[in-house]
Parts: sequence; C-alpha cells; structure tokens
Amino acid sequence: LAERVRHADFLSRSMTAEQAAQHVAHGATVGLSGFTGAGYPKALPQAIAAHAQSEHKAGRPYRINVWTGASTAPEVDGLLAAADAMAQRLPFNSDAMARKKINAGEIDYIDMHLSHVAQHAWFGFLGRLDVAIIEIVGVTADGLLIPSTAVGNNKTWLEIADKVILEVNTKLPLRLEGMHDIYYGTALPPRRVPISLTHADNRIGEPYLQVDPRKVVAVVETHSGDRDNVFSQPDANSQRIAEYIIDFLAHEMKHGRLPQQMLPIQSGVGNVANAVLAGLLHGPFDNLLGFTEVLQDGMLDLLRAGKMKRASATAISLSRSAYEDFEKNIDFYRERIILRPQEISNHPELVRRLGIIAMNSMIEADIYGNVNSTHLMGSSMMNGIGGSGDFARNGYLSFFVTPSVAKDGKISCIVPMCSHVDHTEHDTQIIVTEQGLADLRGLSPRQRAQAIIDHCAHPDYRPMLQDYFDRARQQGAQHTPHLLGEALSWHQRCLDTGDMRK
Ligand code: 0RQ
Repeated sequence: LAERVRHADFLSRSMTAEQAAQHVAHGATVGLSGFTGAGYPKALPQAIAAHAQSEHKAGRPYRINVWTGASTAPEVDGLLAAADAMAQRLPFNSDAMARKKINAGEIDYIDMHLSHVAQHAWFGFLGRLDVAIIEIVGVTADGLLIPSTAVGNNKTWLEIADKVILEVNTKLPLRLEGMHDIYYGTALPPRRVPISLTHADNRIGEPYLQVDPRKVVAVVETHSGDRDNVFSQPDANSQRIAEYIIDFLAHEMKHGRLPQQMLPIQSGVGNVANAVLAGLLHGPFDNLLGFTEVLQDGMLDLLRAGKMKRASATAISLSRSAYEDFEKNIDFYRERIILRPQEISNHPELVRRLGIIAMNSMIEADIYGNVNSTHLMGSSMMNGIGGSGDFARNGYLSFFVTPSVAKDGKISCIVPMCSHVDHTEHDTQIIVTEQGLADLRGLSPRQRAQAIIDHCAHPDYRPMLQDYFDRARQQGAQHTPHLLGEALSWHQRCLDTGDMRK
C-alpha cells in the first residue's frame, strides 16, 4: 500500500474494510464512487452489507441512503439490496436485485438527470452527506488523490461529506495518472462563471481529486477489477439502426446542416449504441471526437483505429478483452481519453456549446415523439434517465433509437401515448427503429405522428396506429389529436393478456 499511498497521514489511517464500515451508521447517507460499472468501491459495500445482515439478525435496524455517480455492480447495489441495507438510492441503477426492491416499493429510488446530481447536492436539496466512499488508485506525496476508472460525482462527495473513506485499488494501473481532468471552477449561483471548455478535447482542470485530509477516517486496500461489461455482436436490427443514422449524418453534411468536420458524439449505453460506433468505424467520417459520459468498447475501437482523435467521458466501462487492450496500451489511450466529473461531461452549457450529436436508446416513443426511457408499462422502473436528458435536450442533433417491437413482437415500442414520459416532444428530433428513421425537426404534431407511423412502426402495428390517429383526428381538437379513453389501452391490454395486439 505504501507504494500507492505516498503520504504518511493517509497511510497511517489504513485499516480493514470491516473496521472502516463501523464509520457508516444506521441511517447514514453515503456517497459512493462508481459510474456504469467502473470505479466503484470493491470492499466497503460488501462489509456494509455483511454488517447490515448481522444487525438485522440481532433485531436491530440498519439501512443507509446510497448516492453514486450512476450504476455500480452486483457486489455493490446487488449485495446492499439483497441485505435490505438500502433505504434510498439515487441517481441511476441497472442492477436487477436493486431494481426488484425498487419496484417492490422497498427502496425509495430517485431517478435524476446525471448532470443535476452534484449541484442539487451542493444546493442542499438532497440533505446531508455523512460519508463518502471513494475508489482511487493512489495518493501523491502532496496528498492529492489519483482517480480510478470513473470520476462521476467523486469531487462533490469528497467536498461535501463529513467523513471520507478511501479505497485504494492496487489492481487498477497507477498509470491512469494524468488521464483525468477535474474542474474546480464550479461556484454556486449567483457567483457562477462560464465553464471555459470550448472544444471537446480541452483540458480545463487538474489530474487529481482534492480532499481535506482531516476528513479521511479510513484508507482500505483493495485488489479487484471493475465488472466486465458484456456486449453481444450487433444484431441485424442494431446494424440497420446504425446504418440509418450514419446515412442521415452524411446526408445532413451534404446539405450543409452539419459542418464538414463532424460534431462531437455522445452515445448511450447498450448494444445499439455500440453498433452505431461500430458503423462509424467503417463510415465516411474522420477525426471524430467523443463527448459522452461512458466510454465503451465501440469508442475504444474508434480511438485505436485512428478514426476518433480524442474522447471525453466520465467513466470507462469495457468488456474484459477491451479492458485488457486498454491496460496494455494505456500510454496511447492516456493521450486520447479525458475523464471528467459528470457535472462537466454532461453539462447542458457544454453540450449545447459544443454541438453534441446525442444518441440514446429508449423503451418506447409515442406517435408525437414523446419518449419513455425508464418505465415498463408506466409503473416499473427499468434503469433510470441517466444522462439521456442532459444530452437530448441540449444536443445539436438528438436521436432516440429502439427496435420497433419488444418481447417477440408482443409489445410495440411505438405507441399512441407513452406510459411514462422522460423526454418530451420538444426534446426529441430524430426517432430511429429498424423500420426506418423519422426526422421530426420542423414538423407540427400531426406531421410528426404521420412520420413516426410511416417510418418507425412495425408493420404488425402500423395499421393499428394509423387507425388510432385517423379516428383521433375525426374528433375533438386538432393540434395533438388523442382519444383519451384509448390512449393507454395498448399497455392495459398487454398487462391483461401479455400482448399489445388485438
Ligand atoms: O428486456 O432483455 O428482458 O428482453 O427492455 O431492451 O432493447 O435490449 O435495449 O439494453 O439498450 O436498453 C432504454 C432500457 C434500453 C436503456 C434502455 C425490454 C427489452 C429488454 C432492454 P429483455 P434492449 P437496451 C447513457 C444514456 C436510459 C438511460 C440512458 C436505458 C430490455 O438504454 O436504460 O439513456 N436508457 N442513458 O425486451 C417492455 C417496452 C420495451 C421493453 C424494451 N417497450 N416494453 N419492455 N424492453 N422495450 C448512459 C447512462 O446514463 C449511464
């Protein structure tokens, strides 16, 4: 540990995870590092879950509130949820066990725009933060923290928490040092100043996180890697969606609505996102820039191939083989990857200034272009809004993508009315399914509906949607025609019969 922790004060506070967990009392609010399966603490959550179980066995209550950057891993959210140790969770979760408890009403889940979290915490909107548990890869001789594979909200947690526990992960390479860009210029209103980032690959901060050493109550050594992210090879639907997007971008460039130098790219997580990035690998655009929140395998491929010059993100979330390549060639990637706090990677001011091309997956869209990214059948949380809203509302172009049907065709992902809305019609520009692409820019609601039905709906559902729209147009107001008694009947039918088809 002494090799990694080059500061005596910090070293003197080293202890086991079990000892450190004693600093996390029942009822505490805990800020964990971690973003999309990267950079999460590996030991403390397990120790806390074990402590919770022994407290419960002894008949004592033990639950904590857990704030993170975004999703973590089964050994964090999964274990804490299974141990009934979480009362509140924010701002994003993709763990199946935690999802189950959220949907059972056992965890209060607060689904937030990822760019909002740090500032809402600072404003005091979320309450006090008792303990920050942050993974790092080392401490410099000056007492600065070398961040790990994700930055997320770590800067903010370190600033506002009463106590800090550091997990020093000796498995992750120390040569991550220098990859990060931690910006310390975000003051609170009314003293805010512009964030001086004018190109996606600018560095405006410092490579290290700062912490008041007096707050550090424990330093714990860990030695295990981030979770492996598994990507399947892009299927035919994903590939078709990717082709539509790339053709559309080339078309826009040809007609002067996109500059000749492609604007920076944000890509959501998942297989469609990776298929689009794979498509860009062989596409006509060069000198690409990434300005996104999660750097996945697809972007690493673009960097390696020289198609992408640099990528800015808040986390690196890779499959095992991509991670091996990353670690082996870390000097190459350090020149090309910039990891920032999520309040910067997702900042609306920057997304708009830089003219980001935003691409995110969704659960369903309605005929007017409202988008549901989070809820199944209106009531069950899937993952959360994540950064999709930060990018969709403020991007230069905003794509939402999905296969046109789910569950072997029993569910249409294009519906009369969304069962939950995350992105309103005002924030969505281009909807893409394997059936085609609907460019909604400059269209009225009725024009949008026809474009979505014609280009995005699955043939099994297209006549049903057309029938709904035609009948809605025959009665009532004509701006956004709906049949309110029928608008959510497709979802109800699915709940009743397991199939949206009549
Ligand atoms: O379930 O695997 O059980 O069959 O939902 O759907 O098509 O595999 O797509 O993995 O890309 O996830 C929106 C959830 C899409 C994700 C969402 C079922 C479907 C399948 C997954 P099965 P797919 P993906 C950057 C941006 C919000 C956050 C975001 C997400 C499962 O992309 O969480 O954008 N986005 N962040 O069968 C019922 C429907 C359905 C449906 C799909 N209409 N009804 N089930 N499914 N459509 C990242 C971050 O912010 C960190």
